[in-house]
Amino acid sequence: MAGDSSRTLSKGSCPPGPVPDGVIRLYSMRFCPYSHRTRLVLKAKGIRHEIININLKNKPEWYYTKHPFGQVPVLENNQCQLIYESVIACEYLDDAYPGRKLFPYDPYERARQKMLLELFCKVPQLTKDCLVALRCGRDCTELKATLRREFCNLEEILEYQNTSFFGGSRISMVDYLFWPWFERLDVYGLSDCINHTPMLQVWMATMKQDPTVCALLIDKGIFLGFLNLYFQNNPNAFDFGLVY
Ligand SMILES: N[C@@H](CCC(=O)N[C@@H](CS)C(=O)NCC(=O)O)C(=O)O
Repeated sequence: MAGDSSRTLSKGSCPPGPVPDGVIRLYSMRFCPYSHRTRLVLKAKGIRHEIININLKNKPEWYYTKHPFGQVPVLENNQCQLIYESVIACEYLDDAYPGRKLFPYDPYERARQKMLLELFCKVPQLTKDCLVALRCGRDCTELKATLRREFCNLEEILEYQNTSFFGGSRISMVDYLFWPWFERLDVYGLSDCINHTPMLQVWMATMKQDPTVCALLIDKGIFLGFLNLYFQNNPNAFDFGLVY
């Protein structure tokens, strides 16, 4: 099974050949939280895959044939089918591959997980806005207060359910779909946004014990190195920390 240590492909690169038999291909970027979702699902289900990392500041021309706006993640199977949008890609993997089911079979429980995803939907953009404001030296008091309110809503869910995970007593799809933004709070400088949400803190500590989450944890120093280059607009940011 391929790791996630390949250098990015940039403008001028040749398009990759057909997807080999028996594997699914993921177009990704090592620091992208949406791609992280897909990698968590690939790992949790033990799906054989290969990863092609894309330089998002200098995208290969051919990449627009894989995604109309050139975003990651995208899955490609050996029937040349392309699946994008991280939640859709994760659900596709869960449905198309055998093994541990991450979304519940029960229609109500599955609907409930999707409702939770709707409740979560402001978090990705808010964390990004906070990160940009902090990195650009702008005041982000208001943004952080808004993010804290979103976290309070999630805290209330955990309190009401009184379960270890958002989907119940076991880790499931919704936890993996939320996780990438929580893993990034520390490197983004936003850890204080969960100071008043103790159940979320416990959930995070429990998530860090999951073998799938553990296997994909990103080294903090490497992540910070990436962010430094990214905010200098350096196109080498996406390959930061790779050993050549
Ligand atoms: N809604 C999409 C968002 C994906 C997304 O924004 N990916 C970012 C990287 S983290 C990207 O591809 N950015 C490059 C661009 O938008 O040009 C999903 O859930 O997959």
